[in-house]
Amino acid sequence: MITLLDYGAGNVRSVINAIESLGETIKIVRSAEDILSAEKLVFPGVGAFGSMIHSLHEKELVEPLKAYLDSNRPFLGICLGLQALFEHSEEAPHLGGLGLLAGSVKRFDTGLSVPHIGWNGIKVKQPSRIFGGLNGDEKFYFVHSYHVEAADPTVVLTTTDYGYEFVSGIQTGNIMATQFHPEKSGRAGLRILENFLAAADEAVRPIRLSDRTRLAKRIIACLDVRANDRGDLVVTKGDQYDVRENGTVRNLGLPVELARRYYQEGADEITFLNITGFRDFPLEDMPMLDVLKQTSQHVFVPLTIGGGIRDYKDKDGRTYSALEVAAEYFRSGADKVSIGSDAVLIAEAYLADGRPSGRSSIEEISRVYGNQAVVVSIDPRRVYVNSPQAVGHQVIETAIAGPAGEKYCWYQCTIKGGRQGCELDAITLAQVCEKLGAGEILLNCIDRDGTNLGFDIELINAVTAAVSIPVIASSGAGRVEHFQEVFTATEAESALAAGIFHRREIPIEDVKNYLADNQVEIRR
Ligand code: 1PR
Repeated sequence: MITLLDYGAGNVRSVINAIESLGETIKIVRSAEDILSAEKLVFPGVGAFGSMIHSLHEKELVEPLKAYLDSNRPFLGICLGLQALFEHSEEAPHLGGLGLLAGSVKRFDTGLSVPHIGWNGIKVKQPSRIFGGLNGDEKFYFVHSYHVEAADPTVVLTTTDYGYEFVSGIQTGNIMATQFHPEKSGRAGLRILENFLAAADEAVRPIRLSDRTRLAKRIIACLDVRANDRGDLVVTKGDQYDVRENGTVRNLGLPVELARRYYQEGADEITFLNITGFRDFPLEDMPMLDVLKQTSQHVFVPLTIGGGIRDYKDKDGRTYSALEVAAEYFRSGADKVSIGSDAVLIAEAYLADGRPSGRSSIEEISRVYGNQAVVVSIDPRRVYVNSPQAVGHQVIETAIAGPAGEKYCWYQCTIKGGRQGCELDAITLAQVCEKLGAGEILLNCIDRDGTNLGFDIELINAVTAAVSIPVIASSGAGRVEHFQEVFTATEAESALAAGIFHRREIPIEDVKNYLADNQVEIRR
């Protein structure tokens, strides 16, 4: 029996699913006594350090946790569960950590995108029983803006390079913790969990020891989901956002089945976009929650869900905040939520008022779940102009001239799945959303969607240059060379595709092989 500490934020569902898939049973901590009587304790933390410590105090779990750690019984901390072991964190300087280990938690200070999101390697510093069966060159899924600085080097289990070398795992006696998420790290991550859960014993060093680790470029499979005309939830795919063919919604498969297939075929991440979410009330949209629940039982890579993340009023006049909607998705197995239409409205309000409201979905969700949990999905389309001064938007010079030979364009944001254009450009939207707390940008492009013509490199360069958070390049992938192009001609951290995978035109493995042959770092 594994005892799991759920302090009320973040996605414990995926940790539960991963542990259960290994045949273990789980008891969730409901009281201090549950911690004190635990035989093996797993503490998965996602989100913000401040809310986590605050919540542990509120639930009176700090002292029992300290007592458990002092007893040196098996403990596995994940992400914030690692950071919590230290004395304090820059993220919430007024709140102390558990103080088991001397040192503190610092924000990444590198020229690279922060959060550090994606699959990176580990450099093993001491043998451990959690390394059984690993080669040493596996990659694990990280998602964090802060990392620990341990005062005592003997507790360091692994380090990882991201701009500089940081501590990505610790071990002292039976207490282990990883900055990365084993429950989201495919087979290698499951192996770490299995080793922790096993009664065994022997501390080993993997055969291959890396002296440098590199963040992989991620390949994301995207499933646009909506009810078809019969009311069944299906994966569909549009051409420039038009998902109907001869009047009916294209049906490319069942969401749970396709997600499983992409996991097995090596997708680094899976994104579900509920494309009619803008007009539905997602808490009544149980099929979507079910899709997530079922998918997360078998798919151990990060899951993002988008569509309809905003404040609602139901038919009885009761209001639900975007935070409540997101919380339901996180509880059902999502690791990140993606905000589309609402982000545009939030940015427009921010620009009109000249200051943040403090109450927007982006701010509220990132405050509780951390910036890394908030993706902003942008649905722009090109608007051609004759000169940069023609409009009050951020305009780029383009090599792809407009219909009347225009040499400039701006990228107009749209809402409601491209149905409504707004007086806001994609570059400004990305900048505002980063300021408000978004951790990643999903950069679609209506002009390229479903065309197989390749990504809009100019758009991606304009947005990556304007923000310091990771950008997911999306729309237009048609050949393996397009992935190579997007990773060499832009700073995008990941590339998302839909149609070519759904139609089995190009397997994910072919994309990865091509990238690896062309010296682009990928996860195997
Ligand atoms: O506005 O917060 O409710 O979110 C709605 C979400 O649904 C947004 O993220 C929006 O991008 C998405 N969406 C809305 N309508 C459509 C549509 O297609 N009619 N899909 C839609 C967007 C775009 C991509 C697609 C890539 C790759 N899908 O994510 O998967 O373009 O496609 P390709 O590789 O086949 O070219 P809200």
